[in-house]
Amino acid sequence: MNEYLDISPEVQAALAENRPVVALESTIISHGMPYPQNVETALQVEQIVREQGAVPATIAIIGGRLRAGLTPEEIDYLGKRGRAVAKVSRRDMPLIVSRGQDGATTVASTMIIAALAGIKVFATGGIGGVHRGAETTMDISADLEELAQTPVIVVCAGAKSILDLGLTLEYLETKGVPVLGYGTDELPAFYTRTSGFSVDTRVDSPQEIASMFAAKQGMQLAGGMLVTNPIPEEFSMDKAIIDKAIDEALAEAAEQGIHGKETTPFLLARIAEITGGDSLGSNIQLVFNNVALGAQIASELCHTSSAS
Ligand code: PSU
Ligand code: MN
Repeated sequence: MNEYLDISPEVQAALAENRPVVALESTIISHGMPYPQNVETALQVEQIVREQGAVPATIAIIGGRLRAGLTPEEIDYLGKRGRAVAKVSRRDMPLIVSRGQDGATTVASTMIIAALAGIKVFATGGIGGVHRGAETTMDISADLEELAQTPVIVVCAGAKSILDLGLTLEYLETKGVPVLGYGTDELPAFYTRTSGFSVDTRVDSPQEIASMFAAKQGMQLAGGMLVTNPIPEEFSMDKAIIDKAIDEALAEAAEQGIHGKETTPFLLARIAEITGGDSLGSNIQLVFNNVALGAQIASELCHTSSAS
């Protein structure tokens, strides 16, 4: 095992016995939602993964150690400290680890740690992408490069329109990342089920996703796959309301000169405030929906995994 990594005994046993494991990220806990909903959600997410017959592995950096599988106390700690915990993407890992600090892992760094631990499926809410205006700011999330190089299936609810969805899809195409729509031909836009942009292909079962990933790995094609899972109809938001909140949040971010790694957490928090918490409720529900699918894909992969 990697000398910087600690895998919880429960996750270790599941991996050793070829039982399904689902990785979960911690930036969504510390930076993506307010306390206490963040902790409640993270604990419920673990419960849902278990109900689906898989083992949850929430990933973070604690005291400079890469961790796969946290205790409820550790999840509470990350949620309570919130934005005081460093948001750690690929480039931040060396300094946080060498200084023995704590870090909340993004999609990119969660993928890295999952891959080190031998976990192939990771479920979350939304990924980072190409930001609107990236043609001048060059603000492109490291999540996209990670999908290009690290072999983990990422289940999300598409991307928020704080991003430029068209450019995000172009980037993923250039980098050779398959973008699958679960039960849909259209890229879901996180709070809403449609975006007007097409995914590469529609898939209708966890089994199909598992066999595509096995084929990808069997051909030694580097990188992961993105599974986009639309928010359940009953929790989806009115497009006009969410678009207005996003535009307002983007304008405030520009006014206040928010940039770099602060951009995404700032926008998420403002959108939740502007919609009076409605967007937070939807956000929580789509995460639940994604982790259940993640557990089903992980289970399928346990039957398909002879190619690795
Ligand atoms: N999008 C969301 N919720 C989140 C994030 C993105 O809807 O919590 C977080 C994820 O951890 C993602 C990160 O990896 O923000 C992307 O940040 P950046 O754009 O700085 O790469
Ligand atoms: Mn960025």
